[in-house]
Amino acid sequence: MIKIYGSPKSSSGRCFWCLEEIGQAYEPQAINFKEKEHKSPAYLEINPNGKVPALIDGEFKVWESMAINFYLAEAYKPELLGQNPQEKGLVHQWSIWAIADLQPPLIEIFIQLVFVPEERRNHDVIKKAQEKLPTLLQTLDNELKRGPFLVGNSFSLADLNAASVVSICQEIKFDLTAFKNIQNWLNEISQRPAFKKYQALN
Ligand SMILES: N[C@@H](CCC(=O)N[C@@H](CS)C(=O)NCC(=O)O)C(=O)O
Repeated sequence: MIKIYGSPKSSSGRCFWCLEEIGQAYEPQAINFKEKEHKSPAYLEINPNGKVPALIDGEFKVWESMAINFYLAEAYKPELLGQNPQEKGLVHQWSIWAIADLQPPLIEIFIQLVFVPEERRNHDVIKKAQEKLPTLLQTLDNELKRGPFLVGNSFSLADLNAASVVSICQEIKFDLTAFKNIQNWLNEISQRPAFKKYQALN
């Protein structure tokens, strides 16, 4: 059976959601960060970066949350990857944009607010990261004027991967009111049975 390492509340979350979308049975494998289990020799055999998520499917091991999701879609639900080469290109485009451009400022703020004690918080880091967000989110919002999904006419891995990154806005209490298309898109996606199952894991 497929094994997924890490908690649904971590970067593994988007893989739990993808596992629910593909409808395959899986076994969550908790990793105890306090005990440094993610740096243990046994775990480093699975992910040499010492991070979650990682996934094992039979003899096959893969790490990096979005790479895991591309593997799961390819192996079990290829329609999530788009209907033709152009759609597939756009599914990659939005996934890579989300992790490479949108996620870094969100994570900088998240780390400051969640992990750094208030007296040591770097407000300059928070401010600079916050300043990057409106332009990035406007790019996404503009695209979503076209329709309810990022690519083509149906839900794809682009929606799952990008929404999993945008959802960090809620955790850092970044106000999305100005981005109506993003809000409508998130509302639509949150009605998906697989998303509800994933949310129930948290
Ligand atoms: N780019 C990686 C990021 C993974 C990541 O940073 N995971 C965090 C938890 S959310 C982690 O394992 N941190 C432990 C560490 O860096 O030592 C992915 O998306 O899979």
